[in-house]
Amino acid sequence: MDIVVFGAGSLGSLLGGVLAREHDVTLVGRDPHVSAVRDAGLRVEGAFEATTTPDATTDGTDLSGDVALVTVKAFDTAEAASALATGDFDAVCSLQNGMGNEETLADALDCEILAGTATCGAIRQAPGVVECTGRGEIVVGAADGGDSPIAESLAAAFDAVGFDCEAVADMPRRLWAKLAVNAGINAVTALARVDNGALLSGDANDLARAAARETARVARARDVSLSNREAVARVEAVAEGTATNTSSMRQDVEAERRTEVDAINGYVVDAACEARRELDLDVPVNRTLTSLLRAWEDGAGVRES
Ligand code: NAD
Ligand code: KPL
Repeated sequence: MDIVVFGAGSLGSLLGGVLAREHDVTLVGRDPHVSAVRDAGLRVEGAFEATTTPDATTDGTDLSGDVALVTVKAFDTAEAASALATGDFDAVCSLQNGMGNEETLADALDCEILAGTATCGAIRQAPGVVECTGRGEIVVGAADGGDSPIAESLAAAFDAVGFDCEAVADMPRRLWAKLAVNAGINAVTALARVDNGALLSGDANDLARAAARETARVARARDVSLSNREAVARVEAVAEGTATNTSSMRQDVEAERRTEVDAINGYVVDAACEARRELDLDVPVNRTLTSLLRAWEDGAGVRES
């Protein structure tokens, strides 16, 4: 398969580096990482250990391929979509956390839009080097749900290089379930500066459960079948399975980088406001978490207006 990976950061470098074992891969990223990959290849450490030689470029325009994977942070999706719109792809697939990415891509692109969730752990350690901290699972499918032959081909392409990947027909529900996990875990661990496992007890557990329950209520208001019980169980299962991990939002806060709060807790707040016209839907925990993270971003000078 001919695959462009737009966003050669942690996740994109892991996926692109491993996919390059069997497929034609072009990474779109920034220097010094792109130059390092061109000079000496891309080294994957940890699980999937290998060095591969994907093409790498800092110019994401006028590219073509079977599929483009979007692995930029959610606040960079619009810029990625504009660049991808100058190219030619059968499908573009968001593998990002948070919601709204697929709509942003669909607004700019004419090809099929796929959505995906990835629970792999990836950290770019140095230019040209990415560490896989957890193999995880990848799920892909048509962003609006239903069967998609391109999603099936993409899942087979991931499987061929050793990822555990499934093509599914219920992607909208999967995205809301993942949103509940991220709404429950990311902001609380970032603000409290604790590992994911700290959410299994005490005040942090109450907050994470409440944020996940609120997310499930908003999902149901959008006719997505996600029970409070399932949302809470997913948060607790992920917190347990990744107990010693530093969540991506905590990593962002500790590195003084902008977070994805707008696409996670902020999305829950906005969706609740829309639904509220008909239903009595308030999401005070997500609202408070969003406000605190935005206040931190303002104070750190990393938030764009
Ligand atoms: P990251 O910041 O490490 O990577 C994003 C990369 O995209 C950066 O290197 C940035 O320079 C590059 N980029 C952005 N706009 C660009 C442009 N216009 N041209 C070229 N390069 C551009 O972030 P990440 O941790 O890899 O996360 C990416 C997405 O995947 C997020 O939504 C995250 O929540 C999700 N995710 C990450 C992991 C993980 O383990 N890292 C796991 C699951 C999901
Ligand atoms: O997706 C994650 C993240 O950190 O963004 C979880 C699943 C919470 C793992 O840390």
